[in-house]
Amino acid sequence: MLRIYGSANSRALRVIWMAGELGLEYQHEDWLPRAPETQTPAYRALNANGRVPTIDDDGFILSESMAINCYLAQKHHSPLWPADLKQQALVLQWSLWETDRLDRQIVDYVRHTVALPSAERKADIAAANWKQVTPAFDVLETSLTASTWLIGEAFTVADVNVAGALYRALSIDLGQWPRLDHWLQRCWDRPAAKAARAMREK
Ligand SMILES: N[C@@H](CCC(=O)N[C@@H](CS)C(=O)NCC(=O)O)C(=O)O
Repeated sequence: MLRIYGSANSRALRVIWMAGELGLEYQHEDWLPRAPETQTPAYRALNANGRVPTIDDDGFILSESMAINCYLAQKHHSPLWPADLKQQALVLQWSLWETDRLDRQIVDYVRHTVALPSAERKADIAAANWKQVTPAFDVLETSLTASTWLIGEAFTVADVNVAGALYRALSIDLGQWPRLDHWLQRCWDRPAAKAARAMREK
């Protein structure tokens, strides 16, 4: 049995989305980041970072949301994991790119503009992160000029991983990046994405 550790209100959101795409049943440890359960020796033995998400797939322990989604799609022979080696490499390229260019930056931008209580928001942190987010949005906009989905004409793990990480961008005005905007809406319109989002916004 698959067990997913981590609340939809964390980076586990993209793993919950993937589990939905694959139609997987799972046990859910609905823990928020830094919840006491994540600080126990038992959880640290699964994830030495004490972070979420982690999965336990019949005893196989894996952390890192992007790696988890690649693993689950491959294990279940999903068409979301392309058959072609070069397309597989592009899934990894986009997943690693997002982790480097956007994952933390977009969270910190949204935290310091709307998510934190106003007394805790820092305009300089918001501005510094926005300066990194906008060129990354430009990269996505350009790439989506060439194809319907991130790596071609089929929806893949690359789209789940990048759009999943861009949950926060759903609340940003993306008028300047119309293709990115349209792609993000199409990704989040998928039934599995809507179900994961409903778990986060309940
Ligand atoms: N690169 C990791 C990041 C995991 C991560 O930072 N998770 C956050 C929640 S979204 C967390 O558990 N934070 C707790 C902490 O920073 O101590 C992934 O994508 O899985």
